[in-house]
Amino acid sequence: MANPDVAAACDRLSDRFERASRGLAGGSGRPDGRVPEPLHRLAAALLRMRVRPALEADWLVRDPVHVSLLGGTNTGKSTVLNLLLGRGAAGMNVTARFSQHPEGYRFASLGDSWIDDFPTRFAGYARHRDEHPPRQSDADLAAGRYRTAIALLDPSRTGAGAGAGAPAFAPPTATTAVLWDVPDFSTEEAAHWLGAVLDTVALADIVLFVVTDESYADERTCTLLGLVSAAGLSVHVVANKAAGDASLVGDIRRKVDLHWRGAGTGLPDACFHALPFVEGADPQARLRHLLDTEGASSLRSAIGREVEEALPRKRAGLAGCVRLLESRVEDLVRPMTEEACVAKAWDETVRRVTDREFLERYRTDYLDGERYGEFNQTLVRLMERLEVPGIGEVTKLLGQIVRIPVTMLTAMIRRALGRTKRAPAHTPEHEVIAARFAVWLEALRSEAQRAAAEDRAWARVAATLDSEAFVAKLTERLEAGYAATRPQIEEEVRRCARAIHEAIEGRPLLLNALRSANLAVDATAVFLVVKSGGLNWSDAIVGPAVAGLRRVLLESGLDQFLGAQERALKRRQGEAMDAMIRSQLAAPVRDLAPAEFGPGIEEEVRADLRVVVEAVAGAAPEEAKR
Ligand SMILES: Nc1nc2c(ncn2[C@@H]2O[C@H](COP(=O)(O)OP(=O)(O)O)[C@@H](O)[C@H]2O)c(=O)[nH]1
Ligand SMILES: [Mg+2]
Repeated sequence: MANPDVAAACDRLSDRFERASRGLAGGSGRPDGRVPEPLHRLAAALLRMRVRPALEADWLVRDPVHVSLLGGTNTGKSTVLNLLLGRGAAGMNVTARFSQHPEGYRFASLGDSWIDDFPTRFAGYARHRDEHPPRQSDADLAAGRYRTAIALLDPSRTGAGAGAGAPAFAPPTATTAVLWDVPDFSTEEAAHWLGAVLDTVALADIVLFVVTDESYADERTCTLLGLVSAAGLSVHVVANKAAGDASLVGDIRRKVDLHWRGAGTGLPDACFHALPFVEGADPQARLRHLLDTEGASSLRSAIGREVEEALPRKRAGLAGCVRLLESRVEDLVRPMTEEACVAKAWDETVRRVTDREFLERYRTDYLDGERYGEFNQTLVRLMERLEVPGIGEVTKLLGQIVRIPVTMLTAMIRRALGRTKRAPAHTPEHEVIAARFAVWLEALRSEAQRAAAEDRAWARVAATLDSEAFVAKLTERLEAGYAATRPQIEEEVRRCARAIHEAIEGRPLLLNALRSANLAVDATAVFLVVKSGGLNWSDAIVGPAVAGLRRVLLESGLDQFLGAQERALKRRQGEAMDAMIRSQLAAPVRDLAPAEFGPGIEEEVRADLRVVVEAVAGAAPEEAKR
């Protein structure tokens, strides 16, 4: 059993590297247009596929040697794998992207405990035994529905089924290794399965990097070769369809050395192989001819020897992979600290802009402005309780407030954003909210754009804020949030009317005064309310209807009490609006830069890495010290 603390540190690291690769600083390509180096994804894969299993005490005896074929499309990966198997078990096809999933060839006698017992290996992948995973359609891939899968196939199987029945042309190079046929990394579609490619590379003790004249100078090939050669695995480069062309072979060799980042000055001679271009009517015939060449037999014996040295090979691979993590720790941590900084700064910006441009201005422009309506509504409710003649018509309209179609707010926002000139029916509050929304959004956009101009980690935040879809989502959320607060405010209005009524009830003189005062609401007041669509309850509209009531109350010395009630109503309304705006608008905007990584992320990653390095050094003392 692995030490649980070390295992947890290892899992945390791989999870964080994986998330960093998708994060703000990692996911968006490089500003210079160059192919990004998949450092974080490979690091995460190495931790899952190699380091984590190696923390188990009997890893070395349980895990066979893994040989993975890596190369661009059509370079001859499957052909080279078949050379090692001595038979055409793996499908060889001129069709690009023939293979979409890693397929492991191993003799059944080897058993599968190396995958069954190490749950972090190919976790979440569908597993197929003795059959190929189903190919996925281009439409499926384009829709982002690549499903991870692997196959485990027995090259010696006869009869029906995948890989079965291929005639043996030569004995297998190694019966104690798993040979992995890996999909390409060079096509557009390969972006979907790059994670699977990296997982299979991370699992490998020996990587055969297959290149041809068409692929060896390709930027993706060079970038990946640089990274894989630095990962401490035993890398062999196979220049396929090239032997015989001395200048081509020489040029490939130079290119490889140029990008080689492993130990020493370049790729060791013993790890460079050139295979000739062979003739043959079909792939099986070409494979057979290729097997007869000198290049093939020297490649077969080189890999055979490597597999024989399984234990030192695996220890060296483990130590090398830990060295890669250590030596690149700054690059690994950088996007996380960048992201943590962006998240913190963005959180502050969203808070500040929301407070200043939305919440404070909602108070000054609506709650404390002349168009505030809810206190008049309260007085109308009070008049209703006092059974003031004529008030019935007005209170009927009050009911409409809660039934205002919420789309009216959206329509106002569209107008405030300049999408339409039409001013639909609306309340003064709608108008304020819509105007604040537009100003708030614009302020956030310019903050994000300014930051993005200096630091590309902000690019995604700025781009999302600009997108129509995101603004539509915000509008929808605002509308829903607003609709949900209306009954709440309505309830506050009723509560306030009740409180004032209770204060009056205890004073018979005041009640008499109210009854003898002619408070009857005349038709003009109702007309005004109706004319405003029943939506505008500001002083200008409802003021005359409640003026008499207000005067009597003030004259009876209730002005302070009334003022306190109004302030309390406004305070509660303001609080409800604050909570709604924060959760419906500020939160989704803040989450554009999610707080995935806290400010202490660098220390945490370094500490976890130290724990893992020490554990690995304990398991493989000689190699780790190198
Ligand atoms: N003529 C010729 N064809 C080859 C040679 N090596 C591979 N091929 C062909 O190239 C095609 C693609 O090979 P394959 O191994 O499937 O490439 P992969 O996509 O990298 O797995 C097949 O039709 C192979 O037979 C060679 O040396 N000579
Ligand atoms: Mg293939």
